[in-house]
Amino acid sequence: MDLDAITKHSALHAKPPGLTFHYGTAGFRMKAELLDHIMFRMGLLAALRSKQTNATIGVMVTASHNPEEDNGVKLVDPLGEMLAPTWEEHATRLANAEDGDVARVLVDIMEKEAVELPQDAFVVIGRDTRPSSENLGQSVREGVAALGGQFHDYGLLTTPQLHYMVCCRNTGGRYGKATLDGYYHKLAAAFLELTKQASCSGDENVSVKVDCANGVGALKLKEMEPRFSPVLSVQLINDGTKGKLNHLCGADFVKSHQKPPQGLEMKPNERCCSFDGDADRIVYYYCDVNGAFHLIDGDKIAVLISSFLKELLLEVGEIFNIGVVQTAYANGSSTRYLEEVMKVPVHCTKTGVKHLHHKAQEFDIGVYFEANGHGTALFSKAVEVKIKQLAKLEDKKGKAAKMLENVIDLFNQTAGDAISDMLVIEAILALKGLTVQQWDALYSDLPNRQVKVKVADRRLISTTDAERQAVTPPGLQAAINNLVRKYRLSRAFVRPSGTEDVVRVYAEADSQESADSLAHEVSLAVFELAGGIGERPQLGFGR
Ligand code: 16G
Ligand code: MG
Repeated sequence: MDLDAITKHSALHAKPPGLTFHYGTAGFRMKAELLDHIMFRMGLLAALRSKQTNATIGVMVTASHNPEEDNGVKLVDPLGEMLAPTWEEHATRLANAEDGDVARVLVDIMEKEAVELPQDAFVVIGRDTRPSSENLGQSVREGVAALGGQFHDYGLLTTPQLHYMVCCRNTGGRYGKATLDGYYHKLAAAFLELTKQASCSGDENVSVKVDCANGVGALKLKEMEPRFSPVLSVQLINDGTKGKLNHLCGADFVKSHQKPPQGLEMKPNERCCSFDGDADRIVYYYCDVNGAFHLIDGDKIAVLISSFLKELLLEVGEIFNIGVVQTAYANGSSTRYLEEVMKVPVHCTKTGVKHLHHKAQEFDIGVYFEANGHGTALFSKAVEVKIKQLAKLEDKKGKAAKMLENVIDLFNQTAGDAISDMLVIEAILALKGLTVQQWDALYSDLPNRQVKVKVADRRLISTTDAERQAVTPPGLQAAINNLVRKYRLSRAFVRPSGTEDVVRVYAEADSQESADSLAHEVSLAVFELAGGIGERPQLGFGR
């Protein structure tokens, strides 16, 4: 490696002084103008990872649901999965190296990871619609090329589409064709095949309004629409032609404000959904005849999907172990419904898709969803093979297996995918003849509240038991326990955010008033015991 050349090239992508960067829950994320050096260096790192694994690596330029002025980057591992944890550490080290030290840090990573420099490297790149994404993508390309790597830049893609491309390229086309046409074709074919089985009862005109957060999801859904429009019509709202990305719209806005996005007119009982800025999250909702807003979040999506899969499996007559993976944010009612009514085992992991994904891989069929709408279902190789065999039968069993085969194809198993999840949900609703209200009525969410608390150093808070218990600072968990005891059907936990400099507090209880009051009391305990800064938390603030 020409260390001098790397050093010279790094100087053209200088690190802004006095800042530290961290490869967080979903990569680096911050104001776009601070990211150029990170992009170049992630290009370098992706090339190294590709040389090491002898596989295609992905680089996605996006800051998801964050404001338009922000941007971010994450690397995608060979099977379309999130970057391995040891490489996250390398990413953090490389991002923080002084310009003159970049080459040295690269050499060190290569030694630690036994990377052979002469090995080929291939990196695929995707970006969202942020104005800053194009130039930042260029810096990634320069980074890859600086280590002699080859790349293919797909330009605008949703995050899950990039994961899909990486997986296709590394599995010899078995997962699908590594093109947008391949992606649309795979999903649309499975969707059309699956919905053929729906008994054409009444609801001829299946339609859904989709708030695309003014993001890349709008462009891709529009491109794909003609392929499924004979069965499903989508009306795109916040499609990026006017509004600002993620501003007063998108899945994150709808979930956290529990209200419809700007620009969406909802008729009573009309089915609507929202994507986030890079289309890897989805939530559904509707307004009832009294004008009350009903949110159907990731938990209820997981319930719909897992109950459908359980029914299909029963018809197929195969015993596969199926599990649902949630986080501490899952509404208590959803967990109880899954365990007690559906008799499905539920597991809780730390927040962040990679943790849920990892856990879900332990099952024959693992359904994972965060309450905020990130999620998908994973099927083991053994399940896929068995189902393919059974699908050849001409009887009832074979028919159910054929449907399951389509469901397996319809899920983007590389990552949660708003487009894929939407098609799965629409297919299930059509097949079961369910309205959005009937789906919503499966169980009632416990009232809940989330607030943020500012502290001097959020790392003072450490947690265990999938973030449900605080280990430090001393006394905090005991204080939470005492507060929780004051309310009915209550639960609360605190955790340092992985994406923002705040501590997050979650509380649920039998009424909204109780949930609000518990969240407030817990935030006071955090403020006092974990070094709160600024004004003391007040009831109704910090949401
Ligand atoms: C990131 C994660 C998301 C998680 C959120 C939590 C991915 C792709 N995204 O957006 O899963 O829910 O962070 O944010 O993993 P927080 O740590 O600030 O609460
Ligand atoms: Mg996202």
